[in-house]
Amino acid sequence: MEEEKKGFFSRLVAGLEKTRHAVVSGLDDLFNGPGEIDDTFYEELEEVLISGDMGVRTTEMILEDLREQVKAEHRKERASCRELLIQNLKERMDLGENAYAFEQKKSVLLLVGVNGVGKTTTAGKLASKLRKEGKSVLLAGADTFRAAAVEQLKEWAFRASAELVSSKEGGDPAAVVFDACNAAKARNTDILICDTAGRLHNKKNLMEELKKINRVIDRELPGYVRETLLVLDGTTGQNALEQAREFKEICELSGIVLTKLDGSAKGGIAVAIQAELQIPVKFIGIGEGIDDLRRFHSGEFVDALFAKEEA
Ligand SMILES: Nc1nc2c(ncn2[C@@H]2O[C@H](COP(=O)(O)OP(=O)(O)OP(=O)(O)O)[C@@H](O)[C@H]2O)c(=O)[nH]1
Ligand SMILES: [Mg+2]
Repeated sequence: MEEEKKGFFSRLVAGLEKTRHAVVSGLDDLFNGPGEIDDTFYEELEEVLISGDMGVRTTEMILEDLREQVKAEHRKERASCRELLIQNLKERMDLGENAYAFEQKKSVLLLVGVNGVGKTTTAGKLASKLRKEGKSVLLAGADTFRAAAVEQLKEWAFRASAELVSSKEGGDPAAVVFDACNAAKARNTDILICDTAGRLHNKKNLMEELKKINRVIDRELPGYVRETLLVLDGTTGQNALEQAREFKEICELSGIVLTKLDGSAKGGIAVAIQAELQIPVKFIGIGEGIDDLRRFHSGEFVDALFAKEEA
């Protein structure tokens, strides 16, 4: 277990290497640099944070807090700001108590996001995780747009030992969800996970389809806890923030899954999403394997972001 934890942490450290180079080495130069904590210091800090994809508004919020703390505690040393910043980021990204309450209840998870971000993979990983915890899991293949989509989900259902409800390519996604909801009711399923399409004929279609799916779930499974997770590719930077804004308009997003953090991820985006849109990052993907999904821990994430190179 310890071994596994260590392996995971070093992968996260490796995945965040790009951000660390862009942001943290810049920050360390700044914190170790000569001079007082003055306006130039804050301006440079702002630049480094924005360049690390933290977003303009998040950066402003972080700086405001920092200025206040520095003033209140009469800090003079630049170096002492490093700890303050780390603490600030951890608090800003902390999830609150009930982030994973849905796992212990009868719940419906809807995975949404643009194409290729990792929705189907995440559906499979989540199904496997919950199955291992003894839950009964039903996967719904509501991506009927792509020919290979059902096959892909079928394979994941098999690997995760979860059940599957799907239809042929070209079928009605909301009808698949309808069938899945009724199967879940009939079988007393603990958790229903719906995989959706990332692309339809156009964006408007996609959004309308999601609305329809939402209505079906509300109507068919009113007693289940609703969890809508937006899947975002951790390597896309500011564009992910834009995607989150768009999906937030039509779905009640309860969390984010940030995938591909094992690649050359832009870690700052996790901070920006949480701080600007108030949507917590709940899970992170750190590989293509079935066990490569973890709950998000702000402390661990920020530590990985700020890890020294020898870590
Ligand atoms: N390295 C890495 N690859 C991932 C991760 N999550 C998903 N992938 C890969 O990303 C690619 C796309 O994943 P899918 O799960 O098919 O993405 P999707 O959102 O379902 O895509 P569409 O169905 O086309 O909308 C696949 O090659 C996955 O193996 C991750 O955390 N790390
Ligand atoms: Mg898919």
